[in-house]
Amino acid sequence: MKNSSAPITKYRKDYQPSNFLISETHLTFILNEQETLVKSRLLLRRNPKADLEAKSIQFDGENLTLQSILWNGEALSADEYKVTDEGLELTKVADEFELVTVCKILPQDNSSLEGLYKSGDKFCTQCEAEGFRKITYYLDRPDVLSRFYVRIEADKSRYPLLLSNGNPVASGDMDDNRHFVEWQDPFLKPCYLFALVAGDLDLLEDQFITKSGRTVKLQLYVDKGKLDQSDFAMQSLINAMKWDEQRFNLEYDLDLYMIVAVSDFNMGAMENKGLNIFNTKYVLANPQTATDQDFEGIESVIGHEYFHNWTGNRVTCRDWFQLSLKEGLTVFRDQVFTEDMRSKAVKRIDDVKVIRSHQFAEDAGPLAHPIRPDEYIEMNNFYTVTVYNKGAEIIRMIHTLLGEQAFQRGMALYFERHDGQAVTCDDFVSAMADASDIDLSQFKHWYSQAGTPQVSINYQYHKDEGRMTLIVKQSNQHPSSKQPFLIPLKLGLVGRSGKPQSFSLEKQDNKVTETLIHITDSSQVIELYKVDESSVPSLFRDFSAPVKFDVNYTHDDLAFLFAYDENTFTRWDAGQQLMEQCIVSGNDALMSNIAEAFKQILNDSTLDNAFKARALVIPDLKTLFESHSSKGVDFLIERRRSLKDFLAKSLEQDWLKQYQSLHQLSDKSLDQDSIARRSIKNLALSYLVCASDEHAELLKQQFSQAQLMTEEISALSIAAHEQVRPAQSMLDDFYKKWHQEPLVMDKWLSVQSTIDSDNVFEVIERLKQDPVFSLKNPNKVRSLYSAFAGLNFAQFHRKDGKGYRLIADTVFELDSINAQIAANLSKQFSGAAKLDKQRQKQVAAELKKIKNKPNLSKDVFEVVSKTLE
Ligand code: LYS
Repeated sequence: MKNSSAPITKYRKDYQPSNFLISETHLTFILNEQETLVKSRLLLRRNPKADLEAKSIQFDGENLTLQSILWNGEALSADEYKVTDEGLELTKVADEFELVTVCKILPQDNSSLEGLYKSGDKFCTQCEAEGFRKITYYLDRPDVLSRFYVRIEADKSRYPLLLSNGNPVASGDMDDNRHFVEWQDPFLKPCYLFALVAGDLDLLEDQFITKSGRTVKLQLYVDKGKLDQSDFAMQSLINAMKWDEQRFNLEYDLDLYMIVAVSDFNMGAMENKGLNIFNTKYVLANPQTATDQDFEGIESVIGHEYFHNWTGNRVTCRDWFQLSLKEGLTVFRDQVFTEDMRSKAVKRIDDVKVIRSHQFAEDAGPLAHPIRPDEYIEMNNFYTVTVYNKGAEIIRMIHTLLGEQAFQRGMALYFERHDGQAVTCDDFVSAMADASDIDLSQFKHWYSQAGTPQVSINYQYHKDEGRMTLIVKQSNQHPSSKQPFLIPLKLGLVGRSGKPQSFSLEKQDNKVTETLIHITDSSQVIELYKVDESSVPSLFRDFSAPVKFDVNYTHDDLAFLFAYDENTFTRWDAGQQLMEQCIVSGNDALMSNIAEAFKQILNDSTLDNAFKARALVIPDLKTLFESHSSKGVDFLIERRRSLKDFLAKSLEQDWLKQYQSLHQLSDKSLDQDSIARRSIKNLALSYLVCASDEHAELLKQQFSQAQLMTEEISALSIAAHEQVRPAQSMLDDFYKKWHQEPLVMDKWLSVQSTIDSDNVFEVIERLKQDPVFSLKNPNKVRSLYSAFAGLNFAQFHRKDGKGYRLIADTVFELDSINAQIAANLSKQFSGAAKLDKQRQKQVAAELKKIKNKPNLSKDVFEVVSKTLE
């Protein structure tokens, strides 16, 4: 980064359409080991909807060396263009003209993993959000849609495969053992969806016949030798294509769909038109190398990128402030895909956990932003859990308010109006409102206001009238949140017998067992009639809104809901609240009640094992700290530990019984039942080993006999985290067995960096030197450092500040290698304001050191300076 001037902030309110558009984009890539030449021929024209008098154009460009430039085939004089750090300014324009440039770039030195770079022996690209400008001079903004023609030339032996978007239209041999392939993409697209891959890869091929009978060729490219880890990803793609036709009536539009897996990748994956590029983590898997959770992750990310073809590619964003238009919507779609493929109830719990542990924290800290941000310095910093996951919750609320049918009508209207366009979040909401009779004007505050609404509910029963009153109040601490939100509140009642209790909303009405209330005011009263005594309200069923809620429940109410609520989410949540109260109140008597409830659930053979495996988990420290930071880090760690010990010891026999009855290493099936069985069984194992070292023998056995990664890594991580004697030799054995599988080594790294032990710092230092580790590889950084800061709560927040120093030093070192990953890691400090004074001071000192780094990237600058404010 050239840091001559302070980084510039961009504002949503400043949006202006581009004065020029690019009708055609012709690119020729001459790929070489030393340098790559990018020849670009752009056909430009004035935008009839913008300033028709514009006298210049600003093309974006970064780290490019301009070799030549021609305007309608002629040379330009020195005063007709200017090359700057940010791009190329052209002061000679016409209504229509052609611009040809040749730029030199150095992909082999590009460690930012943005633009064109090398991962292993192959060339690949990542352009979203603003990476295309590292390839050539361009109008690098999502509202400039162009037709792309691409020619790639490279050495034939090293790069037999030359891929880009759309369809291959020509190929042939050249001199010096070189060859070329030409590609054309029939769809207009913004440059962030451009992709190129060149390399020597293995191919898995299949096909999909669309509902209108077209055959689509499916190609999955992986590193040589990895075909035995590719089947699941292919099957997931086929399932996603089928599902999108069935549920959303959306069909694929090209004849070819390619996915390439690369090991150096900043995020999960990228939806480039017809040529997705994926992090290997979300492609490669077989039962020996990948866990049940990995498989689910792959299915969901493959789905996510595929679903982008409509929600993102066919209809894209007008500007990057609208990112949630495509990401929130597509996360919603991938969540629902997983719900339909697996268990709806359990998926919902897993998604809520992400919101509560990560998104609520982001919304409460210095990096809080609305799902449609108003400003940014570096767009890559806004690929956040707010834009993605809270964004998906906003779409889900629309779905809840409209119902499936009207929601699907809204989707159809959205495509009818906007196919082929770059649009805004408002356009989406309008389509939804117009396709239904729901007024969404107040609902739109969810797009412009940040912070988590706090909803407090007071319920009272009026015995003589059989009436229940709920007084609902909403508030929001964030300064941008001045207006009350429209909050859908899904509720039901659990009757005395534990069965659903019906009620009516007006005195005369028919009775219902569940209803959806629209909360619109800061204070609102809800009356329920014909209610039996001792019914307990079950509120925010399915987590019907991304809010924090507190209800005047007694401990008995919570225990009752935990035992009987028919809604899986609220049932699970009641257990979580009970444990939370036990931890923060310091009330030890509650521990026995929880143990009692655990015992019942554990031994209830009618209950789904997947639910059990979630219900019997104590809330994690991040989630606890998010809501109860005033209790202090040390108190929460201590209390959580004693609750775990108590539950482990007092139920030791039950855990053992559970473990023994479900432990079947011969079951290698990946179906839902088997996955669920493994998850509750391994949870039982972790409690068992926590109860007593005696059970370490079970661990060792499971570890050495395991044929599935889920079984192997569960045993290993329990051994490491409970710090039982055989842990070290198990870690060594695991390394010997798997050191040639990078994705498995990621697990090995994070198991060790998350051990709550004083010597974790020496361990991390040693792992950093291990040949399997590299600071240049984002997966490795995440496994070692993000896992430490994000999951090793006790050591990261050590009183002596060692944890903060480790992460700050790493951010410092990473900044010049990969600013995006460094910025991401620096977000681990964003909860600092909630810490005690001493810790706050330590964090501030570390952040200042980072801020003073010469040539600090704007990515890290933005995060660190906001955190220090
Ligand atoms: N659009 C990608 C996705 O599917 C992520 C791109 C991230 C760019 N910094 O989530």
